[in-house]
Parts: sequence; C-alpha cells; structure tokens
Amino acid sequence: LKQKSVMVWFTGLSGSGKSTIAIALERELHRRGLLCRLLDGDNIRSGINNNLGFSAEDRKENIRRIAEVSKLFIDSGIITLAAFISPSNEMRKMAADIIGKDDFLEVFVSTPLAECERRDVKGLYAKAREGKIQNFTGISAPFEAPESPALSLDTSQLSIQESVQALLDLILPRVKN
Ligand code: GGZ
Repeated sequence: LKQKSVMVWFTGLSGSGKSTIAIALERELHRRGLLCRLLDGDNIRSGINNNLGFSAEDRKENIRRIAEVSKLFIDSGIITLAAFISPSNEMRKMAADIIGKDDFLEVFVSTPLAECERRDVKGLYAKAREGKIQNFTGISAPFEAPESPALSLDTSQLSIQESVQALLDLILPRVKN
C-alpha cells in the first residue's frame, strides 16, 4: 500500500455543513493523489440503508452499517470520510469501536442550531417546527455534542477553505509514509 488510511467521521446537525466540507476535502485529497471515499446520506441512505428511518433505533443501525462499510474501505487503504448527523456519543463510540480508535478522527461541525435553521437549505427545519417531520434532530430529537473531538469547525465562523485547511493539517501527517 502506498498510503495509510484514516477515518474522518463528521458529526453535526442537519445543515451544519458536514457534506459541503467533506466534498471540498475529498477534492483536495484527490488533487494530492490520495485515494479517498465519501459516504453520506446521498449514497448510503438511498442504497444500503434505504430501509431505515430516523427513530433512535434506526439511526443506530444506520451508523453501525456505515461504520462496518467504512472499515472495509479503511482496510483497503482508502481514506474514508463519513458525513452523518450521528447524534449521540454512544453511536459515535460504536463507530469508533468498529473501525478502531487509532484510525478514527471525530470532527464536530459545530455550526449552531440557530444558524442551521436560518439557512434551512432544504426547508426541513420549517417542516419540523410545523410538526410535519417527526424526530427531527435539534428540534424534536436530541443532539449530543462530542466531548473531545479531534477538530471542531463552526461554519458560521470559518470559510469552507479554512475548514478544509484545518482538516488537511490534521490528516496529511497521518497518511504520509
Ligand atoms: C434529522 C433528517 C430527518 C430527521 C430527514 N432528523 O440536511 P439533510 O436532510 O440532507 O441531512 C439530514 C439527513 C440525516 O441523515 P443521517 O443519516 O445523517 O442521520 S443519522 O446520523 O442521525 O442517522 C436531513 C434528513 O436526513 N432528515 N429526516 N427526522 N435529519
């Protein structure tokens, strides 16, 4: 293998910027010739996890499967980025245990709820406030902030470029031979 792999696990509210940052990071890693793969709702909840909803139980199973799939990527030497709300310490610990703590970097996209709700890119917060979506994280379902993330990124304070640079500073030393 030419590169060491690492798991970059993004956690944060809907609309916090997890996928946006992860996509920009993926592009920068590719530009440096590094193999990486992004897992997010678009390729996981539409496919392998299309039978899961947003109950606490389904979210836990969502995260468990994502961690198992990520482990396969990691074991193949591919830097793996996962962008899921993963709302509890218990779920993130389960993911870290499956993947292995040494390879697991927890990144908290800490954009405040008020800012996520102000953006409301998909109109989901409005629907959640109206009661049209149940169990919506931050409104009618809990989100626990991580206790000791490797990195916290608040996209109401940092540009995407600044966030990506902080991530590269964290990741590149770990994947170089
Ligand atoms: C939270 C929900 C919900 C509920 C649909 N709660 O902004 P989005 O749209 O694209 O990202 C959210 C996504 C969250 O899925 P995850 O797999 O990341 O969640 S978890 O880790 O908790 O399993 C949102 C959309 O799905 N969405 N209903 N009730 N987000």
